[in-house]
Amino acid sequence: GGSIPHGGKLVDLLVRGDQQVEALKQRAINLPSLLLTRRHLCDIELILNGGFSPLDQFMDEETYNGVVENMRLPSGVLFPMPITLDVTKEFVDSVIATTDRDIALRDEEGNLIALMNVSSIFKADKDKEARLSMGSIDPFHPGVASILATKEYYIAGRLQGAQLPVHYDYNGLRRTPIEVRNMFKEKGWKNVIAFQTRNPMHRAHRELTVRAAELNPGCNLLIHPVVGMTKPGDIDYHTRVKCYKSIIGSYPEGLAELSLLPLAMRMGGPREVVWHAIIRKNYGCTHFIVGRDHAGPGEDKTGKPFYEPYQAQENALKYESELGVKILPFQMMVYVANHDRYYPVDQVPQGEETSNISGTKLRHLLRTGGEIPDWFTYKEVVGILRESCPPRHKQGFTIFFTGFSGSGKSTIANALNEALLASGSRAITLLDGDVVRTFLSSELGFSKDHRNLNIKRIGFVASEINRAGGIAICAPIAPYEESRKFARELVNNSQGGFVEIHISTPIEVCEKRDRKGLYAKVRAGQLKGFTGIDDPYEAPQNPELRIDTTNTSVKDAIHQILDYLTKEGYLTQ
Ligand code: PPS
Repeated sequence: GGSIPHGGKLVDLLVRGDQQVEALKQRAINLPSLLLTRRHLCDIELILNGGFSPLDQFMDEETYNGVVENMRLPSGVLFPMPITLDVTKEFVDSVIATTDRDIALRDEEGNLIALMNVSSIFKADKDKEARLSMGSIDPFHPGVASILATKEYYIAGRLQGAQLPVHYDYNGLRRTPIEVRNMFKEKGWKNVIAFQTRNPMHRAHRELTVRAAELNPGCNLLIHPVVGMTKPGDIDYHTRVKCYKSIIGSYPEGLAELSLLPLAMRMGGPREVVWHAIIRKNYGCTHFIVGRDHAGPGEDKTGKPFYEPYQAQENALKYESELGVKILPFQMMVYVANHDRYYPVDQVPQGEETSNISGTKLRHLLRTGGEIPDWFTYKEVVGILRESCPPRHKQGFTIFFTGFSGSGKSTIANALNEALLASGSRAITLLDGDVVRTFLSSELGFSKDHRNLNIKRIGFVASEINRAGGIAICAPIAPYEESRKFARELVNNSQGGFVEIHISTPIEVCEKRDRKGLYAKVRAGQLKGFTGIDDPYEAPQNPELRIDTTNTSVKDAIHQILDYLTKEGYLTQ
């Protein structure tokens, strides 16, 4: 069933039969191994299973140049996106040293994915590749950034597939092109409209896809979201797949199916849309929906979009007849409250007011726990999104104290711990300097490297606590900006808020207090390299709070901190 594959024949590079696969693995044992990156794994999955047909290997030099310059394979067939395998000079040398130039392509677990007979080795022309395929050399463009980050050399050659990259999630929904085609055949689907997405789906998407089917009688729908790599900052695919599974039930019986695509997107707009259509054609689809800003990379540093909003759509239409896939151009869908329904923005009845919620607005509503209206999405979808992106008062966060020995960090940290335990129910871990140095960093001393490493470890533990929804209170000296910044980034990457509090009590006051008698030891020459005396302390430039305990009581300090946390939404009143 379905359309003719691009270039005429569906590629299938997997070796069949247990013995044959075993023989391949045996041969691979003594070959140079190349560890495939995440992007390589996405690309090779679609080369091996035919998703990129008629491409049947990573691009050799001639193919690469033709695709970059003219969007064509040497055979003349349209193909817009360079698909390359980048390696280091050292790896090239190790390939040249072999007699027959066979190498083993493996995933990070060591699983053999394919054997490759290297027949083309060439230097990447990254500038030209970015300029022509992405229309930009600005590293702010995620596709350009990823080209610039590739290694110096590209290699290519015949592939023998041992297995597709291994996945442990949603295997029932990760259908290959042949499996999708078989599914269409079983269902008796002749004409299928594909819908590409890298975002959660809401009512507008459901309306748009149903409308596409209504306007093209006899067509069914394949909801075909990307679960490989999408734009950095996108909602993770686990959350999205939960949304898709939920929304697929809202379609009229028998109209739509969901299948997942392990594609590594490049965010290349006009070229990428043509590539997406080719891929869907290989999966047996006959029609392809292209909306506003398809595969758009967003804006550059100055806030200017890399592409015009309908540039991708126009390019898809330009190649429509050659592609042999019917392009269904759509304007953005907006909600008209007076009619309680969605319209394409260019077909809104005159004088009617429209509403819409952007992705940015939605994220804001989720973060602040704001209300998300029923006209916008489905209750179940809201529930799934809220769970993966809880409001701040349900999220983990890190309180990171920094300051001299004896500045009052530990005292305030302990008091804050008690105050939070008394008023809330979130789990709290207190990572005081002494505790950390006993259980986490007992082998470390007080050199710059060791102090930095100590803080990085604290940041890592705090980030894991935050990931699980808990509060981490840390109270090391943390004299260096470098490792404080590192800790902040780790925490932010695990969905935690990072609240840096500089306990800025001057060194003279700390020394006068000298609770542990350490300053006396320093003055007596028994302790060297002591922070603030004969070792550096880089005061934080922009801490969330700064508290000097010279004339501030512990009670007042706690008050200030709780006020800040409440104001920022980490605590409820
Ligand atoms: S760091 O720099 O953040 O890794 O330090 P930290 O883990 O907080 O450890 C500081 C505690 O170790 C004791 N101590 C020293 N501090 C500073 N400099 C030197 N040379 C030193 N040697 C031992 C000191 O008791 C610190 O504890 P606090 O609680 O800050 O007084």
